[in-house]
Amino acid sequence: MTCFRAAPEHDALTTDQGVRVDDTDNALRAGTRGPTLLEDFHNREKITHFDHERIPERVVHARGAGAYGYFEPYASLSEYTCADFLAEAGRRTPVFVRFSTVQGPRGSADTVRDVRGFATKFYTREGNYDLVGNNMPVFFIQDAVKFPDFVHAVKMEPQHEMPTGGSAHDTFWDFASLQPETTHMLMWLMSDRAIPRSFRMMQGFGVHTFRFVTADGRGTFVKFHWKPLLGVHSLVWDEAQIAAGRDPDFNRRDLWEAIEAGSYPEWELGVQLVPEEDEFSFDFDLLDATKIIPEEQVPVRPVGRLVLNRNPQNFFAETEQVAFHTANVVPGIDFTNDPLLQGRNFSYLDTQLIRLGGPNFSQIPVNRPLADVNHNHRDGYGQQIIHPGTNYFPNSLGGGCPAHAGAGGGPGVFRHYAERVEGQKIRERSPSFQDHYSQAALFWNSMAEWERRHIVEAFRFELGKVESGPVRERMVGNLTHVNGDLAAAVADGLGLPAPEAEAGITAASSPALSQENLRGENAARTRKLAVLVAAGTDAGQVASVRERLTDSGVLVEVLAAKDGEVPAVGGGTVKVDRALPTMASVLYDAVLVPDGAEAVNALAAEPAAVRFVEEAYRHGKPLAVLGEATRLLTAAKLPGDVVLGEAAAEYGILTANGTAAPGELADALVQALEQHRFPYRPGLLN
Ligand code: HDD
Repeated sequence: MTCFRAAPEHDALTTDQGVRVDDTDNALRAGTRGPTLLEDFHNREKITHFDHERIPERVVHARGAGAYGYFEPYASLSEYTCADFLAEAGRRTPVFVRFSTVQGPRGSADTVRDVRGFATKFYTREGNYDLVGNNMPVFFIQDAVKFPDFVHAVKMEPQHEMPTGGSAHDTFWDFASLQPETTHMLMWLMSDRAIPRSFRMMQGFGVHTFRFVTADGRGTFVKFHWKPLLGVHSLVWDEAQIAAGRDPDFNRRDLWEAIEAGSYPEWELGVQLVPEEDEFSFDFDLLDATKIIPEEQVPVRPVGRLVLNRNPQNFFAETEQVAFHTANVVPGIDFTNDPLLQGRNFSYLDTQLIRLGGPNFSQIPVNRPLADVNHNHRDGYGQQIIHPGTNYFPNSLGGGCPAHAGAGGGPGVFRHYAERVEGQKIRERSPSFQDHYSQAALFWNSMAEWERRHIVEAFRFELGKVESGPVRERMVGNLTHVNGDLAAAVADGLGLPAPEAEAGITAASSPALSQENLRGENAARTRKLAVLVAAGTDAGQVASVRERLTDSGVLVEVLAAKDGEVPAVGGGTVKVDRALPTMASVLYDAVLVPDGAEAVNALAAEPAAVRFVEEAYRHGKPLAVLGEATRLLTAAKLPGDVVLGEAAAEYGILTANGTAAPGELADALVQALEQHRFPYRPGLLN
């Protein structure tokens, strides 16, 4: 993709007008100790520009990170859609993807409990197509007219602007408890999906039912899914809270570093296709964005892959100025009457006008289509294009250009799907939108035991932050319609009496919803291992484990009390990658402590090292301790019967005495990393 980039032919400083400037450190003044002169145009221009550097942040999804890449289909989908970018196996379409949190402002922490945005701009040959989705397949509300209410409720409270990033406060739960259609989404929000380990390890969903349209005008309902190759993995809540302080840029940094390292994140695009004649064959409404189509009911058909392989060069110019819009569709993709989608189709264009300062934002490089643009839109703030000739239609003086596309038929022209509509004007929702609990229950039923535990803890945490007793009670009351055990466990945590539960909403479950079944392939790739060392460490072990793990794509970093090198037992040194005080166990996926009596003694006497090991244990991460290093587990006061017992390996504690081959241990560690966490380990912090 070509776009304008600042690349001057000389390195001299200039003004906006290109005049070379001799000094930008001293303003022009009357005498060295005198007043600054107004005539200093460089000083005035520099400060004025600085004063205007900020633009309004996005009203939601303000904090984000983006990257470029490409999408390529596995096979032609022309049986269902005439979309050019889906027409041919292997045809690469450039993309820009922006991931985001929803609630917090631009400077908020990455690892808060929140929905994550997953917005993709496809620069197709037939114009830009934006798939503006989230990492959860449903939404809080059914009708866009409720969006301002929902956002006002979840955002920081107006009197004091708290909390920053997150939903654990009164106004959100007041709204949610009064609006039962939020219930299904609340289950997702309280689940581990709301604290992803990495943007690279989360699913994406188009959420709405869209429509594929063929060249001859035939429609098929479609739901879009992004599936990460690395699997779907999350942090645990305690870890997420610590990470928010240790590295507020946790997810952003992870994406950036993976791409810089050439470990390009990859997702598979999948579609659920529903023939038009099956529109009413579900026990929910396809137009209701608070519902999924369970994958067991309509399988997800893989159609192509997305690879992100290039970081932006300038965050503001690209990631901040990128403007997505649900109504940016291309021939072959159309809308349905989902009332949430219909409202979004108004909101996104409107918001860019204020955010990007006028109607010409599609001329900003990151938003510019690769397809030719040819119309009679003129003027406006920030116009970048010098349009010659006529500016109206029809015209004869301009040769009739631009002319209606495809007047005589032909491909590549957007034609709205000829859906038949009739109805009375009415402010009412269809009765088919009224069941708010069955799919919330389906989600709960589909969770593994540890996932349910996390959901209960999350409800307890969030509602525990709510001051209003009636709001807490009302919310627990709503949960009785989902599951009695859930409602009782949450009530118990809040010190409320066990509520009376509604019997058997549904016993249905969907295994595809549990992260237990979404581990990915070779999921140890790009995971981070911390190797804790001190003087007297076993350098041979460090080297062989590093080699073996690096071969499996694991990123190995050696940590010691200070930067530099540590002397190894029997001579030589081990190079230190990071000083312990600058890092924390929450920034790694697993910990390894090599053998060496002297080193282990030093680490056991180092509070940061002991805490490192303890925290990794409490967050369920794989721990590998070689030989004498088991003493560090004792120093960290970890339960001896678990960490040193016969079943230790089942809990992800890998021990080996000095003679065991480090290679075997490395292999076991890779397998443990592929499991991600050991959620049944005793003594975990959730
Ligand atoms: Fe939205 C941004 C996703 C409902 C109005 N939304 C925004 C972004 C994502 C989503 C990923 C960030 C795009 C970026 O990175 O720039 N929004 C969703 C999903 C929804 C949804 C998946 C439901 C299925 N949104 C929704 C509704 C409305 C909006 C119902 C309004 C009626 N959304 C906006 C917005 C934003 C936005 C105000 C803020 C900044 C922007 O658009 O560019 O227009």
